[in-house]
Amino acid sequence: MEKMKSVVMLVLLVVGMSYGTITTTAYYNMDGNPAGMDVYGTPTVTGDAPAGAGSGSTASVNVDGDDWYNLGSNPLPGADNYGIEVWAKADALDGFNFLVAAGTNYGGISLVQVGNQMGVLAQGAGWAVPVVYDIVIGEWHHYAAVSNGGTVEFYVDGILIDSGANNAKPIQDSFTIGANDKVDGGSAGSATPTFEGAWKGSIDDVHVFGFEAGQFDAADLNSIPEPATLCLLGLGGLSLIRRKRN
Ligand SMILES: [Ca+2]
Ligand SMILES: [Ca+2]
Repeated sequence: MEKMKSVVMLVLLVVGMSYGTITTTAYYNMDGNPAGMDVYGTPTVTGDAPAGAGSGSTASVNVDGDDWYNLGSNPLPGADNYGIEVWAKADALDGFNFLVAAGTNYGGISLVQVGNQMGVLAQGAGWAVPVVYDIVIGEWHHYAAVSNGGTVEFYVDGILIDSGANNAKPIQDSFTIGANDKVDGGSAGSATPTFEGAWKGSIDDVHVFGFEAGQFDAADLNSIPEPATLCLLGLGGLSLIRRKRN
């Protein structure tokens, strides 16, 4: 009987420790201008980086309202079961600004700051997760939008804040860091795209990934809570760190 109990405990332990496998489709450590992306304005590489970032890198890029990067394609693996995560530190709390936009104003998913709050916009269809999280100037935080089985989940520092249906129109062939690709001329794929909503602040570790349906786990996120958050989380936070993949 004791042996049986041990086996059961072991099985529970193994189940408890297992979590989803993610596949990286794009990663930019922001230690310089991201390779392969078009540069707009003059983003500044700084020696300021979030202490908790998984990459261990020591640099990030700062943009101040007229700088951004655009990839002429979209790294998302499909219409669902994907995630976009980024470390960011806001320098301003004004406007309607895009931290990371996968797609264009015609379709896709974006992490958006409105005033002092952050949320997830389903491009072309309204908010997937209305702006719910209060941003504080000068603090690094990890933000993630994860489309998980048709639901968009919004995480801050690895903690699920809110979620909503993924009603985004089909993802357009664009990916922008620090702004949104606003397709002009009334149709997607215009030869002369313009941009809107340039963000103000520092950006690090931009990561896009996919996963098998039902296999995502918050422990897959590249977020280690900052010390202040850790205190709030207590032992729960510590167990989160232990479970984090490397
Ligand atoms: Ca970096
Ligand atoms: Ca600038």
